[in-house]
Amino acid sequence: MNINPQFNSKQVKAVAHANIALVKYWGKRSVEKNLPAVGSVSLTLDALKTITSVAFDEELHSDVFILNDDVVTGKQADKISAFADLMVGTERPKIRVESDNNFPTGAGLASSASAFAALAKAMNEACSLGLDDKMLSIFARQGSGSAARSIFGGFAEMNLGDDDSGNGDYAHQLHDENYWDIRLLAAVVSTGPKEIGSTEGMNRTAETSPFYNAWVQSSPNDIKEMKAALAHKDFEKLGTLAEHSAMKMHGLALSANPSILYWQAASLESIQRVWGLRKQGLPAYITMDAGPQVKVITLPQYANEVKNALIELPGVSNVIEAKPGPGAYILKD
Ligand code: 2P0
Repeated sequence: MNINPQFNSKQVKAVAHANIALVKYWGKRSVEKNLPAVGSVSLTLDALKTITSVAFDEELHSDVFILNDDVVTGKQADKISAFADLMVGTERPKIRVESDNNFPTGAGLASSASAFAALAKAMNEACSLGLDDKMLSIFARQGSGSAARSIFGGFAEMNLGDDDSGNGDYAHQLHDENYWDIRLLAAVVSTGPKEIGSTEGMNRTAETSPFYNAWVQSSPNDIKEMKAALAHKDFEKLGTLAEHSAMKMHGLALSANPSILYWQAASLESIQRVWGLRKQGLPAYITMDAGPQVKVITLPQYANEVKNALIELPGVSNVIEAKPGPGAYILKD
């Protein structure tokens, strides 16, 4: 690829939204290149967003990373610098990156997805790289697998490449954010950072779970079925598949050695509450990521009822409601 970056000292701001996987990614076929072992299908969420500004500064002696008004150093900051190197090379002025999440960081609300999608988008603009969404998705994936999907609004699918170059591992949009108004309610049961990060959790699972191959083999059919559910706007099918994919992923994580359990008592209470509602005929299905939050997929007319049922639970501190959201974009002054 012929990239000729221009280093703009003017601050550039980008916005990206988190996404929830309806068919989950868990496991890598290359840890080094961050290539997923399975594809995935996601919904970008309007209510959970990251705003990231970047500016190159010849006067700086090292890169600066500020997250939610705090200066970040160590591994997290190194990852941002490495990502900037990846996009524009090491022969660059130092960069100042300021990022704000409107939701808790590192607690299973997909902060790395919106973070790297926003950073890729902002870098593209700040350096006049002229990359299209496919290339932005390829770069975002190298920051965080799920970030590849947050480049796109609405419903997106992550493709698997047929070699290990990484050139085939990117997301694309299936349907935009106006296609189908479904709702996601995230019951926040804990806002602390998780004990086992996704990358470590995935790698341990791939190395130790006796069920890992079955997980990888069953994924293409889940994706095919989910795409059919979306194409037909079949909500029951979408919910059933999404819940199954999440449960399968968490069952797989439990089968790692040592076991990975992201749930807390309030997670289980929330799941049982949602299953109770469903027994009464309400279309609501759960999904969970690498954290204790329970996310409920439902239709707009049932969102309040689900929200009220969850917020009543003693272990649930907040319920965030999200609709399909837009892809990453540049924020103009
Ligand atoms: C997903 N998750 O499909 C799955 C389901 C969490 C559970 O992608 O190692 O931060 O940086 O590629 O993207 C979260 O993992 O992992 C994730 P890396 P990432 O959304």
